[in-house]
Amino acid sequence: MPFVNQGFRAKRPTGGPHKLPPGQYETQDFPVLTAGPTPRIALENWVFRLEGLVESPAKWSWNEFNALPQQDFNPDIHCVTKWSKFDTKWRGVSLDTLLERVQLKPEAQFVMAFSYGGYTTNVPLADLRNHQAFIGLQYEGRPLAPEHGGPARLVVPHLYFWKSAKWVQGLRLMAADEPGFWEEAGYSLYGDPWKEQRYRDDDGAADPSSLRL
Ligand SMILES: Nc1nc2c(c(=O)[nH]1)N[C@H]1C(S)=C(S)[C@@H](COP(=O)(O)O)O[C@H]1N2
Ligand SMILES: [Mo]
Repeated sequence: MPFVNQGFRAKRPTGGPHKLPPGQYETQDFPVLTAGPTPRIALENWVFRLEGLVESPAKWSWNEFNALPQQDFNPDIHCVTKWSKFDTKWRGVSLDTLLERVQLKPEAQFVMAFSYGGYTTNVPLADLRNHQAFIGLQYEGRPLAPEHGGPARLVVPHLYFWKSAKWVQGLRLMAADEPGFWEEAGYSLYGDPWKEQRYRDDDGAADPSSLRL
């Protein structure tokens, strides 16, 4: 049996090994990165909203949200501070499940995720569709810890992890792209780890997501 390293042991859904985006290193830890204090949200007060360019806004209480169909997700995640973590184990609600329960206005193209505590981050609507994103409720079989965004966080694993808003409160559908918290501070509008789009300067004129501002 030839030497098989960690990266080749677990097969990806595509059948290939785990891959590191450029400039990243693998960590086994789950570092906590938060700007500001960890908000504590009592479940009886928790609400998730879809608002903005929808025919009628939707909201779910904690119990209603947990009654939605849930799935397991095992993505690799990539933080802009250069750590990547392979094969993370989540359970949550697909964004497809949420988006199919509202009627979007045709001009809805972008999303601003907003969180309890005031954090925001922008994502193109197309990046939340087709099994690409979910609201994580459990991590490694347990309710998501507050420091990692519990009770519920957005997870968009194909973009740098700052797009995965912790303590998510809702999504606002928008016609044009707008910068969120870190994007306002100079981070990339889109944040593709495979193109190493860390800062706004990395977005490049060829990236359509940078042309709308
Ligand atoms: N609400 C909120 N969400 C957030 C952040 C934050 O400061 N506040 N930090 C982002 C950043 S920069 C990263 S790398 C990840 C970190 O998630 P973790 O602490 O669970 O590793 O959360 C993202 N989501
Ligand atoms: Mo980050």
